[in-house]
Amino acid sequence: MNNVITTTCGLCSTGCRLSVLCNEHNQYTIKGDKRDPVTHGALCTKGLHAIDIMLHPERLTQPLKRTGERGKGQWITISWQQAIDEIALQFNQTQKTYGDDSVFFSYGYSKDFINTQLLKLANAANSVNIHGPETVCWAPSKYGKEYTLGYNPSADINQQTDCIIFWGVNKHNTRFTEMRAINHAIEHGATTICIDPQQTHHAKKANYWLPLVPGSDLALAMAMIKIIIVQQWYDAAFVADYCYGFSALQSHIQPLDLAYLANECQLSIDMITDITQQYIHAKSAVIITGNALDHNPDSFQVNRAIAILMALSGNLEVQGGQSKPQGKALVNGRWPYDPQDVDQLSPTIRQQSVGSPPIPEYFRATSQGLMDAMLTGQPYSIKAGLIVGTNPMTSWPDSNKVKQAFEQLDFLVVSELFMTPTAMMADIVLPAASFFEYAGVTQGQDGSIHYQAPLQQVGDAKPDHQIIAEIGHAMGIMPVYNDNDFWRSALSPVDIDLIQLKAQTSIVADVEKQQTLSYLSVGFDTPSGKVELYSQKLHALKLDPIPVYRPNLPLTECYPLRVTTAKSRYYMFSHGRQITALRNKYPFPTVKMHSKLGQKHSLKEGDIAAIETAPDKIIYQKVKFDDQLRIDTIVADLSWWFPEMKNKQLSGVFKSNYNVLTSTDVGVHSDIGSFYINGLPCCIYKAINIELSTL
Ligand SMILES: Nc1nc2c(c(=O)[nH]1)N[C@H]1C(S)=C(S)[C@@H](COP(=O)(O)OP(=O)(O)OC[C@H]3O[C@@H](n4cnc5c(=O)[nH]c(N)nc54)[C@H](O)[C@@H]3O)O[C@H]1N2
Ligand SMILES: Nc1nc2c(c(=O)[nH]1)N[C@H]1C(S)=C(S)[C@@H](COP(=O)(O)OP(=O)(O)OC[C@H]3O[C@@H](n4cnc5c(=O)[nH]c(N)nc54)[C@H](O)[C@@H]3O)O[C@H]1N2
Ligand code: SF4
Ligand SMILES: [Mo]
Repeated sequence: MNNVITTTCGLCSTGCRLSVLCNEHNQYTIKGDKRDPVTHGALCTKGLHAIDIMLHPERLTQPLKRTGERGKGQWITISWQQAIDEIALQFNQTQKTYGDDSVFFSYGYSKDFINTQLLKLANAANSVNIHGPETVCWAPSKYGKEYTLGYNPSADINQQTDCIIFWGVNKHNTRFTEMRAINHAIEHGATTICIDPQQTHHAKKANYWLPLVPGSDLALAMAMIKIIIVQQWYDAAFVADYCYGFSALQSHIQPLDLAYLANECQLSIDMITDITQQYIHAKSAVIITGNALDHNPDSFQVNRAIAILMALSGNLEVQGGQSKPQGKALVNGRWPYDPQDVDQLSPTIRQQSVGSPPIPEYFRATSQGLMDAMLTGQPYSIKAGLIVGTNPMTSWPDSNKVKQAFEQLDFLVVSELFMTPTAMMADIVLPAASFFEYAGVTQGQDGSIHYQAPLQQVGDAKPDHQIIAEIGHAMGIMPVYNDNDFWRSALSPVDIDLIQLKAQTSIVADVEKQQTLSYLSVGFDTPSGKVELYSQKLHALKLDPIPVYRPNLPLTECYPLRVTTAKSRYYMFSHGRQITALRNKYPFPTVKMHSKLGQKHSLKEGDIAAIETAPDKIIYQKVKFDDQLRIDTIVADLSWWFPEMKNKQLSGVFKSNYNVLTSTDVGVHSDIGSFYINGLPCCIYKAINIELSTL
């Protein structure tokens, strides 16, 4: 008999609702749930193939213990009891010998309750070394905006939005659910401006496309600020009443040379002036910032400069402009954390996390700090770790260094769905259940919460929140795991339990009216109560109180081109390379370049190019021509590994993976710990005798 199960795709934080049809042979068909108010039943390609992940024959189904050399793929299966007991013993012994902070805990891209559960274990273990990807994900955007405006604004895109700037973002590929409102505003005449080295979907449709030099965004933002101030285009009343430090900003931009800034971006002053005018003179306008602005050491200041533009243009909390986030969550314990979990350790103690950046609100360890501590024992030793739902061999900077650092560890545990290059480096690998395999709660983009119905179990895999609690319990620092209590605590804001949510299926969030001009009564949540064009907090931290543009890494004779990257439509980072349907659609890592650049290096479409950023940092990707790119800019794929290569060279993780090219050097002006990703100086040449594996 056919059975329809309503559940949620957990591959990314969009949280699309699904109707999964299960036939009498236990075969599944995925469809979007038309009742989902956010997606209206649409799904992305990855979501359509989510079942293939759950049922993949290479899924990990039993705890594994390493028997041979690290990375050589020799394992024995062990029981959960043995695995948890050994982990608890090793973590306790490591902490006793080297101190509480010598054990680190690392999570990856948004896994809702799992990441919080890992923070709870780190807290219980009294280790400050909790780690996540946020230094290059959303932290620069969040804190850059919050230091300036007191909050991280959303874009209230509707018919009244006259102008949209897409800045280093590709919603078409990475968050399709937002395209509906964007398209609607465009149909109602919104002018669109796209700031991106690539001619993306947004760029193709835009009134203005600014293909800037990768990594030059702060030069562009400062040029725009200068033009607005010199032309006196800013909202004078708002600036007078609600901005702090305008005269300091005026003095700061006075000596800036527009021609120099424009040249850094390789854009004309006329073009920059035009788009600034479009933005500033629109009745209401939004800037949508993306992940490109979370990369590189100036990420925090780029986001601050953009927040300054939002303020100068008077677009804060106006209809169709930038809105102040509001609304109470219907659920507790989702990433990125409830404050009480962060406050378990004092801010001063948290600053001892390794690589902790100058912005104190970013309390976590950084990947570069962790690796340095593993390799040098400085500022203290990191000897063991628990990695849950992340693949540092592809997502941390300098993949070769990641391997060397993990080799120094006494004990590494990885919880995973698959035998990834990171899992290959572990002492114990734990089989995690995917989101389809357990009952739980999910939240949609509109804040509504839903019952996540399980489809089936796979092997002995367990949900991560349970695994983490079981490790904590065996260490003697967390209570025994109880599924009812776990979800009851998560659902405490609505005061029901999981069974009750199952009966109701969903609780719809109230649609609250956008607040307009709330600052008239409450001001801004900054030290001065105003928008901080000049930041007193940054001054006190001895960081730039007003953004200062500093050029990206310099080009050299050997490395005369710039390489940058973007997320793929077909994959969530490194997931899914083993899924045949996705590999059929996108089989190879691909580097895009201008055909003239290709010809100069004797490269044809389909050839394999070597991309080199240092003599020991070389990757290989298949050439695709894109004549919309600048002649000196190439765009390479990220996160590639080749599961089909099995144990060979850690599944080929050094062959095509972008982070082989990056380094842990964040320069001397990194406020929040982002490493250089965009616009790395590089050279390319035709690779000889290199093959890229295929499924
Ligand atoms: N399909 C898919 N969706 C995803 C993800 C995924 O891996 N796959 N990941 C999720 C996650 S965790 C995140 S953080 C978001 C990220 O989603 P987005 O914010 O959309 O980020 P990216 O795709 O990294 O890059 C966006 C654009 O920045 C451009 N770009 C590259 N370098 C520069 C530069 O120096 N300056 C400027 N201005 N632009 C530049 C790229 O060409 C690209 O078009 O997507 C989420 N959604
Ligand atoms: N050079 C460069 N580096 C980057 C970026 C970039 O643009 N350029 N982007 C950065 C960004 S924005 C982010 S968010 C990070 C992402 O970095 P990661 O989070 O490390 O990326 P993923 O490849 O998604 O790794 C997730 C892993 O979790 C596994 N997994 C999936 N579901 C589950 C589960 O339920 N339980 C467990 N235990 N495992 C699961 C998957 O199989 C996969 O191996 O990378 C960052 N690094
Ligand atoms: S956008 Fe795609 S991957 Fe993300 S939840 Fe929706 S269907 Fe899943
Ligand atoms: Mo991210």
